Amino acid sequence: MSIQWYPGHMVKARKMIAEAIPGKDVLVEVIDSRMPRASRNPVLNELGRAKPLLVVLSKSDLSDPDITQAWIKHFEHSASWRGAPVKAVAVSSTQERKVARRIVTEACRALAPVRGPNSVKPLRALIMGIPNVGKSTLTNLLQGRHVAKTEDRPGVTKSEQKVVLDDGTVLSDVPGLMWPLIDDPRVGLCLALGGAIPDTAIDHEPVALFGLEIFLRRYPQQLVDGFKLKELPPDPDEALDAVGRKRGCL
Ligand SMILES: Nc1nc2c(ncn2[C@@H]2O[C@H](COP(=O)(O)OP(=O)(O)OP(=O)(O)O)[C@@H](O)[C@H]2O)c(=O)[nH]1
Ligand SMILES: [Mg+2]
Repeated sequence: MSIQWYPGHMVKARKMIAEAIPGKDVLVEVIDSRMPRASRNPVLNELGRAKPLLVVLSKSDLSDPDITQAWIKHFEHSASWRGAPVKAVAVSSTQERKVARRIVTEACRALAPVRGPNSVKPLRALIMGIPNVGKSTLTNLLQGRHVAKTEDRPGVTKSEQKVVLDDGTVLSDVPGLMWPLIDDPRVGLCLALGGAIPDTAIDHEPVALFGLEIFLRRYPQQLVDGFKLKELPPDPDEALDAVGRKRGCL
């Protein structure tokens, strides 16, 4: 399933992000820890390749902790082939605010040591990523107040929003950016399943079957518990029927 979802506001968002990058000390790319490969935008990688990068694996309360740790190692090793330094951390909105903030600010300071509290110049960070990965939620978590609008659908943030933390750090939350054509079918299915593409732009049945196949293979108990099924269905089609019946759709 290839997906073409590149509405007009994406063109604007790309321009906004390209203009914002030069004035920043650290780029914070938020990716969804349930789909780290699929949720990395190659366009952002290209636009930001000269800047120090902090990869934040968001929604870590929903992902497999061992796999998240393996991805953190993977990103930190990528520092050797990227021109600028890279760090990676996992964050969740269920974490205590001060813990999340310490994890993110320590990583930012290590990436831009000449900026921040020990300098007259504050650290400036751009929080970027594909839609609906949790950029505004991270902004709110770091600020400790609900300053940026969040919702469980892609395309909520429409313009750059600057937030100044009490240590002087300036965060910019920007709209989510997708790339023009998602031609890898598996990436498209992951993005649709993870909520980065709006429901109106996807064919629901293949996305549901793709998700059920993953859960049956890797997390069968979560599938049974999550949908309160009586038993484990033998294959994705049966599972879709069982879930549909359970939810009163069949
Ligand atoms: N469980 C869980 N949900 C999260 C987490 N972070 C964000 N969310 C949810 O994910 C949804 C999207 O969050 P946003 O912060 O609006 O995402 P965004 O990246 O700013 O989205 P756009 O502005 O549309 O690009 C919301 O329903 C959040 O509550 C997290 O760590 N754990
Ligand atoms: Mg947002």
